[in-house]
Amino acid sequence: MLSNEIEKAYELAREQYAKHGIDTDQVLEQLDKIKISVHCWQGDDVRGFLFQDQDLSGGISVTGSHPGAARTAGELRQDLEQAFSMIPGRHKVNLHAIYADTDEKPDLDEIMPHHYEPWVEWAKEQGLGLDFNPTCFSHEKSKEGFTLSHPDASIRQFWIDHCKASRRIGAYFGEQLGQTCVTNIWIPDGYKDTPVDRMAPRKRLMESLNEVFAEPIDPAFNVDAVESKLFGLGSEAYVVGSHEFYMGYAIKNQKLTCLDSGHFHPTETISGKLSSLALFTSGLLLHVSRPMRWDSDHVVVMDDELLEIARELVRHRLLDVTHIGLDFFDGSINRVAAWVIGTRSTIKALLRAMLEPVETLKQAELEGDYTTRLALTEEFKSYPFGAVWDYYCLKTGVPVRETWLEQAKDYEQNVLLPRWNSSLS
Ligand code: RNT
Ligand code: ZN
Repeated sequence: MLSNEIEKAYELAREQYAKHGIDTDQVLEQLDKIKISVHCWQGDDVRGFLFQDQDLSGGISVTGSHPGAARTAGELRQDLEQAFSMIPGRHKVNLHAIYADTDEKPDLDEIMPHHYEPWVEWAKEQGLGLDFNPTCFSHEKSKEGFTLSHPDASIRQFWIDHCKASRRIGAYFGEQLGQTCVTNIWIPDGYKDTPVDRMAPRKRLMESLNEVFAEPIDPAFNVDAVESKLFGLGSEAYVVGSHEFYMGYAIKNQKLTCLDSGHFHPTETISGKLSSLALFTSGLLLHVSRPMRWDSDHVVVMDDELLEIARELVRHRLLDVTHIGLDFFDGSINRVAAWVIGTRSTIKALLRAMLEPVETLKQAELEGDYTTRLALTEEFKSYPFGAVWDYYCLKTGVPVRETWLEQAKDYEQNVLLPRWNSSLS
């Protein structure tokens, strides 16, 4: 599409939205401020660089063998740069502890900020923020399926020390980059079969977390989040860190609750939870994912639930208190494209939500005019948000519509496939 065609289409769209009191220029300004935390682990199927001989564990799994997964931190950064060149806006990168970039071989309880220095330098250069996660899986000491709630005090201590070290790294990121880092704790702990004692592991987890968070850290640099889950592979019957557990913990201790879209019953949505949690917590972290029949971590697309999450954030003005992170991993397609598709879809969904006549709809609802509510909601589905999106991509200098795919395929030919071939020889 030619740029003057995109501009013409935008002008027409702008007029149509203006009739409903929606200022598209202002919407684009607001959209441009939103930072998505792009998860590094889509780039290498959650392998990381610290323990490459360890298989992925913790009840999560990646399928697919598309060639070209990053094998080093340098390759991963190169792939992320490529993805960001096709995504409008300035964002953050979400690192897991196992993505340390160092020649030293620290164990997880020994990690220190300098092990991540190349990431910090790169983030500065690229104008990116960083988020962080302790990696409580794919490790010798997590193979029994328990970490912070392990019955053995010495194993528990190892994971407590790992989480403490992680928070300090988060604080270092925040201080160095001048933007708050979110350090999110997710642990796989749980039982495959029905337990007798559901309470003792939860009590141990609570006590471990209290130790982890004992050290005060300036919230300007690092804030902590805790992520719940309903079940995992091998923890079908019982997960220690359930939703109720972490919701209670986070509210009591002023932590962020992390809601992952794949971590609930199949018909239960996180969009439905935001308005309640927002009333009682200081902030939220989202792991936007796409569960298909189970917590399958498919690449995020603009489906009904993504739109509904976006609407909740926009309608209740929750964007300022919500950290939006992505969490999916698909090894069956081009991994750079996976980032681009998931991130563009998330931004696009937020844009669509901003282009709805929220005040009119709220008023209709308040007056009991449910006919107007339904009719307008439905008609707005075919309003020309695509023209506004194209214009946003044009103005921010990223590929418009599917033209990015050509760029992604070129990158695959020139970088990813040669990389794969060389790794085989
Ligand atoms: C697992 C959780 C967790 C992980 C990442 C890799 O079910 O969703 O967030 O996906 O930490
Ligand atoms: Zn998650």
